Order: sequence, then structure tokens, then C-alpha cells
Amino acid sequence: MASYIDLLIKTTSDITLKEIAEKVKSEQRISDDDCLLLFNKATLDYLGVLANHVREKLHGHRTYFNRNFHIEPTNICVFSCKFCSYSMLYAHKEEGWELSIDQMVDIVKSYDGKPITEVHIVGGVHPKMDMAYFIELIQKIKAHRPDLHIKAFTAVELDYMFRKAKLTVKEGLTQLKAAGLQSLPGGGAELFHPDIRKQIARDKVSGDGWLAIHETAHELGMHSNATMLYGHIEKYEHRIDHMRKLRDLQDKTKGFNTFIPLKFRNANNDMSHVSESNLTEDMRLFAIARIYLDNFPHLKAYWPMLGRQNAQMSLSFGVNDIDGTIDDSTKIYSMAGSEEQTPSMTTEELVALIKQAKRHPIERDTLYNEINDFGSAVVVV
Ligand code: V47
Ligand code: SF4
Repeated sequence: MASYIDLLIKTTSDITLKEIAEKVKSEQRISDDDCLLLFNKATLDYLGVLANHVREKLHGHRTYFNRNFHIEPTNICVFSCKFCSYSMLYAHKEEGWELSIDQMVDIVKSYDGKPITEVHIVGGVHPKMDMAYFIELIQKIKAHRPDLHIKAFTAVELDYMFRKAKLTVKEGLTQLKAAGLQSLPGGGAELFHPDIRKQIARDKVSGDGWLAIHETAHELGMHSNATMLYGHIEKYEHRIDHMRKLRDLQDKTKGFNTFIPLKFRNANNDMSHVSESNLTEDMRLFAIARIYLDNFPHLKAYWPMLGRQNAQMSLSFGVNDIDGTIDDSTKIYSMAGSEEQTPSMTTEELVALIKQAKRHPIERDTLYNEINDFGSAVVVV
């Protein structure tokens, strides 16, 4: 029986789109021009077939999630990104929150006896929370629960921490790794292109600085994720520029686990006048990312931001990971207007969500080692 991609190649009348489909079928990398063509011309169903082909070649129906929670040490931040609904300038710090090390360790202790595998720690850039503070935090978490994987600090937080401590990136990361830091989350990437970055995130680490921190982490044997904040003032060319820089670095280091497109949400920030992307654009981007980023093993839909039903739909557009249980431990997206105001899903709910999409749910750890197989719900067509 002919596969969907064969049928697509046979029936696509546009010669340029047909050529791209042929490249995908024969596992040839698509170029930036091909990618722009996909953004400009390809229909959602065409993209879905190609992205799903890539996804199933890599993972079959396997769809990953983990059991995790977040700690957000503070929402006080020295920076003022225009899209941020969460941060509070230091001058208004009485309106924000700052957690002590003991309070954060107590949060970790509240998960004692629960089968959680990862803590994700990111927050605002607080001028008083420095290297020593975070080294002590990590050491105390590890002393209490050595098996918990610590994925922490965006490149933005790290850049500020290291500059303040007068450390090189390599020295700083080496110290944090020795304390127990295991992976870096993908945040802070926003849009690398300087024309966009200077308009939405003017005063924090540059795109090149973000990439250099992740490159160094990879060289030190740590894995990391990469994000892209999309659907605001950027053009397709800027998205491609961002993904090309990630693809190039991944060719060099192979240190990225997953790419996470983050949909811009417009509530309560300085970009509230910018409308949000719609569901079709969201699914098109996931699919194009899956096709273009041929060296990224995983593509994640972060359900607290996208909403659980849209995350479920993305499983047909290249996505093979929907993050984790979260346990209502993050405020970044609820404050920015996500429909998920108290993001929390039980393992059973995550499994059901994946099975409803006729995919095969697998609990993973941070590095994608498989922990629990929840059985296939697959209908073979
Ligand atoms: O860098 C902030 C984004 C990121 C808004 O690595 C916004 O597994 C949309 O990076 N609209 C932090 N996005 C979150 C993050 C993340 C989340 C989940 C998993 C992982 C991972 C990483 O949140 C920021 C920024 O790009 N963000 N405000 C907003 N209004
Ligand atoms: Fe600060 Fe991060 Fe918000 Fe920018 S996105 S203002 S760095 S908390």
C-alpha cells in the first residue's frame, strides 16, 4: 500500500512543493529557501503529512511526557522584556515574590514519596540571587533528593549570574555542574535575530550569547533544550534564521534534546496590542519545525502555554512530547493569558490525552530514557 508521503508526492501539482516532499522522503535536509516556501505556500494538510512522516520515522507513535514540577524562585527581574507578563521590576519588589532557599527546599520536600523525576527551576533575574545562592540551592536539593534531575536556569539568568561573579561561561557552568545542575531548559531564546530581539528583549543576553552558553554546556556534557517565542512581530525569515542557528549548533554539538516553540500570549504585557497567532499558524509552525530541524530528536508542545486540546492536536503535526504533569507550579503562562490558569495534569490525564490522539504514551526522564510504557492505543491504517 502506498504511504501518505508517496500519495502526496504523486498528487502535488506544485513542482517546488513536490521537490521538498521528495527531499523529506529521502531524508535530505531542506534549505532555508525551501523552508520559506513551506511557510508561504504549503497547506496545513501537506505540512501535516510531511511532519508526521518525519515524526513516525523517528518515533513511531511513541509520545513522551515526564513527571515534573517547576520552582520559580522570583518574578523580580532586572530586565524588561516587552512580552513578559510575569516580571516585576526591582523597584516594585514588594509586589513580587522572592523565595528563600529553605522555602524552595520545602517545595522539593513536598514531593517526598511521589514518583517525580525532574525539577525545572527558572525565574526572573533578581540582582541579589547570585552564584553562591543558586549553588547552595542546588546542593541542598541534591542532598535531600539525589535522584531528582535538576534542569535549571535560562541562558539569560546564567549570563547575568556569571557576569556578576566575574566568571567565564565555562567556569560558571563547571561550578554549577559540580553542585548538581544537570541540564539547561530552553528559555530565554525568544527570537535570536537582532532586529526583533532589540524590539522585544532589548537589554538581556544576545542571541549569540544564548547560543554560546548552550554550546559550552554541551561541551561540558550537559544537555539542553531550545525554545522560540513566535507569533508576535516577527516575519517567517526571522523564524528561519532562529531555527538555522539552532540546527547549525546541533550539527556541531548534538547537545539539544528538544525544540519547543512557545506561542506568544498577549495578556498583561507591553505587547497586548499585538494579536496572538491562530491555531492553524500554530500547527503549521510545529510541522515546519519538525521538517526543518532534522537533527533535533524531539519536538515538544508545552501544553500549559498552548492549551491541552491544542497540544493534543499538535501530535498530528510532528510533536512527540508534551512536557509533564507540572502540578500547578508555574505562573509564566497563566499570567500571560493562557487558558490553563492552574496548569496541572495527573499522569492518568496525560496518558488519556495521548491515547485519545491514538498515540502511544511513554513516561520518560529528562534525558528521554523510558521509564513507563502505558501501552499502545494505535489503530493501524
Ligand atoms: O523565555 C514569557 C516565555 C519562557 C511569555 O526547556 C512567554 O523544557 C509566551 O522556556 N508569551 C520560559 N511566552 C519558559 C520556558 C520553558 C517552558 C517549558 C519547558 C521548557 C524546557 C522551557 O517563557 C521565556 C519566554 O520565551 N514567555 N512570557 C508570553 N507572554
Ligand atoms: Fe525577566 Fe525573563 Fe521576563 Fe525578560 S522574560 S523580563 S528576563 S523574567
